[in-house]
Amino acid sequence: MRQVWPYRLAVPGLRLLTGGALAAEKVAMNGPDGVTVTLDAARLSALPATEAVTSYRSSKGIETGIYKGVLLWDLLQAEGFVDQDHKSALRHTLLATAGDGHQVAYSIGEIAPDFGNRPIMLAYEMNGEPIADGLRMVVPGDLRGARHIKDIVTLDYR
Ligand SMILES: Nc1nc2c(c(=O)[nH]1)N[C@H]1C(S)=C(S)[C@@H](COP(=O)(O)O)O[C@H]1N2
Ligand SMILES: [Mo]
Repeated sequence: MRQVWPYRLAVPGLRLLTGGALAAEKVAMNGPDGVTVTLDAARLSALPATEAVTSYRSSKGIETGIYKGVLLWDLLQAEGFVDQDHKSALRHTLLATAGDGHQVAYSIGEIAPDFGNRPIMLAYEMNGEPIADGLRMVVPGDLRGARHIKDIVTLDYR
């Protein structure tokens, strides 16, 4: 499923500032061997879109959202970051860092289809609207919200 128009509205990192100006903001994904990939519209639109509904507990109560984005697994595969040998692949993690310093590590073992198979996704749209404060991780099945890290600035594959 590919919906071009909502995706284009949700160009990652385009943030609506007060006053209506658009500021370009992108996520830097640092891979093995010093490779850095800038996640922009062109890169994410080349990947299949996926949707998920999540409900998690936060200090404000239960938060439910319908998200659209790309599976972390698909993204890492597309960039060629994940080792083909599963035993060496399983050593790795992806560390997400947000603008406010919140950090969360996800492991290759939890997202790999042959292992944990968790459909963790990098989302650019929530409830049919572009996410105003940048890209966010969505972790279907988590009971609490902390791993739904918002306003991601960097992703470090380690
Ligand atoms: N960047 C960033 N993302 C974050 C947090 C944070 O402090 N900074 N808190 C997390 C926690 S603990 C929760 S419960 C949810 C709350 O998000 P919401 O109330 O907007 O649904 O955001 C998560 N994502
Ligand atoms: Mo939380």
